[in-house]
Amino acid sequence: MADFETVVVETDLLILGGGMAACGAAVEAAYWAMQNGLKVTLVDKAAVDRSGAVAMGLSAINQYVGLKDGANTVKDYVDYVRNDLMGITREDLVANIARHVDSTVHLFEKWGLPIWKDENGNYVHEGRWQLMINGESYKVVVAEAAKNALLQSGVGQIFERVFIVGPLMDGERCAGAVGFSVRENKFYIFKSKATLVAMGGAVHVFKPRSSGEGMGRAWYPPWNSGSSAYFTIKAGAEMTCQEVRFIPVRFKDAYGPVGAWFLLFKSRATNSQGGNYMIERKDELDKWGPYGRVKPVPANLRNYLGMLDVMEGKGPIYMRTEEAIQQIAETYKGDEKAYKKKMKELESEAWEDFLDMTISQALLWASTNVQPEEQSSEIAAAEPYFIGSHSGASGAWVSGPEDLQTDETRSEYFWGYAHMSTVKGLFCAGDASGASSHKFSSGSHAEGRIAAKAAIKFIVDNNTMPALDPVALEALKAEILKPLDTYEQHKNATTDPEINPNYIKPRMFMFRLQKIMDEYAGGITAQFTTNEALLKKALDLLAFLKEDSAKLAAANHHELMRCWENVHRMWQAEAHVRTILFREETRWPGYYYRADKPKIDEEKWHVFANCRFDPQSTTWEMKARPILHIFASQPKEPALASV
Ligand code: SFD
Ligand code: AMP
Repeated sequence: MADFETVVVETDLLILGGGMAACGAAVEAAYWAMQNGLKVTLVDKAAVDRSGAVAMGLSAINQYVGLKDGANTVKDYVDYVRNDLMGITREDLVANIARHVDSTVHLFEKWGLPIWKDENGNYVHEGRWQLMINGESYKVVVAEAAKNALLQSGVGQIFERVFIVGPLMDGERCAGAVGFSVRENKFYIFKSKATLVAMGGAVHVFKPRSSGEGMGRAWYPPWNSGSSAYFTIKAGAEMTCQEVRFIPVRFKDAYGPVGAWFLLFKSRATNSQGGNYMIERKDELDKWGPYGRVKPVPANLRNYLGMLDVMEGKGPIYMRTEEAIQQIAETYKGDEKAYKKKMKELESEAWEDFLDMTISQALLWASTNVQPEEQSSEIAAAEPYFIGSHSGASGAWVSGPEDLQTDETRSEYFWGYAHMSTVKGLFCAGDASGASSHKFSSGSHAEGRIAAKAAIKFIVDNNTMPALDPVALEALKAEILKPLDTYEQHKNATTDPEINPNYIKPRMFMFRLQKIMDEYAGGITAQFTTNEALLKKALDLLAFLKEDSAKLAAANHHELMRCWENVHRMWQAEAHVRTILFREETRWPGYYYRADKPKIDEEKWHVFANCRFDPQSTTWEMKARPILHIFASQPKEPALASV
């Protein structure tokens, strides 16, 4: 077996991931751990300063409710999220995040994040819920606070460049995690009393638009590879909304976000004939139950109207940047100097939007001589992603907070500790927790704080270290390192290490997965369309892929990580296919279309579609859970300590 030293780390709370949710968790956990004499350990596969979705920075904070100035209520936010997700949302979870998120944003500002202000000192809004920031160092600022909280208090330790593979269990209770260093020959066993999963969503499960030399360019970060979903599924946690993939419309090929253009610059998108699909196809919205006529139009329906144009041969679709900039500058036309100044300002804002968060889009503009004030840019629907924090919803099914439950919701949505999955001691936040969409960077951080506080309470109530079986741990170590052994054993059978009858390299394995998902589960090639027969075929092919995963081979640490990333993606794929199959309707056209069930069915499918993999019997169970409402009165004020 590959010669790896086993390192055992014992801790009270184990935080997995170092992104927005994990950094929020670290700040809050440090406070409560200090009060209770507990230890906290954070593990990230990368370096916390620049890991996760916010690695390149962001240009906006997409969730700010503005409770203090009375701009909005928590219920307003919940209504917005429910409508955007076509009625499928856990109101208690969304409300819990919404009532805490402003304090997180205020912390960001206190830690040094520049938020745009107007001449009166008020935040500059991109849209109703979104604030503009100078965010190229957003992640560094948030990471610094997390590191300070853990390390300066003495309660915490941080492991960077350690890849977490999967859960450790003591019966029904989560007992920690296992992983390996991506740089040294070290195999890690983390034993914990509670574990908080915050390892992001999943990218590259579907074949991406970017291929060949562009491979790896995606909207969401390619290094978020489904580890959260794999971890919770393998621990036996109930999962929710696994059918709700997110397909963002983005500037084509470099994936620059569109929010600032639609909301701040008030831009239109038009087809090659100059038609505006949002106006020309308005009647289509009536077909989608009560959700077609809500404001704003749900993200998937906005996508869908544009897709109908493309399918009818009216593409490309253009973001009319030149028109939007001209229209804003127009009001300054009488004063030549003021007009010129405004144009310069708008031009630099346009570039900064991308330089803050999707630098490659600015590079693509520069290399193709695009001047946004003079010409439009093409936009297109991206490949599907799995992400519980943006306009998707997939993740673990977690308990809501006690104080927001009604007599009706309590038995369905509450089981002791806020944001704990159905597995004892296993908490989730950010992309890892489902049915609470539109939390974005700020809400993920707030949810991390909420979950960490609850996890510490769980530890105080259950203050025993779970037991682990040493024989099972040795077997797990052998299984995890096996790709290195497979490579060593067979590498001389051929002259090209990429091609070998005895093994498969992770890159080729990923291509197989992506082909299955693209063609059978409604990827780009299939125009996001699928049906029962295609989905069943996808499951057959995924079963073969799972068999082949035993033959994965890794030439080095990096490839070992790539092997396990792709195993993680494969499990996310399976949960997705099973759940689209289960939900016999089309609810989110623009995300996916089930051609054999082409309509929304409010009567039967106004429910959560949940699934659970039973690690003992290795079978999947699908179940519908009811959608219940919580708003009899306004939720109370925040209860977190680190505000
Ligand atoms: O414009 C392991 N997001 C936006 N949010 C905003 O608030 N404003 C925006 O402007 C946003 N936009 C945007 C966004 C994302 C991206 C990529 C772009 C633009 C280009 C969304 C937010 O970024 C997102 O909602 C949050 O970051 C989600 O937080 P979290 O914590 O759930 O995920 P993460 O931050 O990606 O962190 C994941 C961490 O896990 C680590 N990890 N560690 C150990 N072992 C493993 N096996 C691991 N697998 C992963 C990662 O390294 C990372 O630390 S806009 O488009 O809307
Ligand atoms: P995006 O850049 O698409 O991720 O969007 C950033 C934010 O703006 C998110 O909160 C989106 O939901 C919101 N958004 C983007 N486009 C629109 C639109 N056309 N109408 C309403 N909200 C939008």
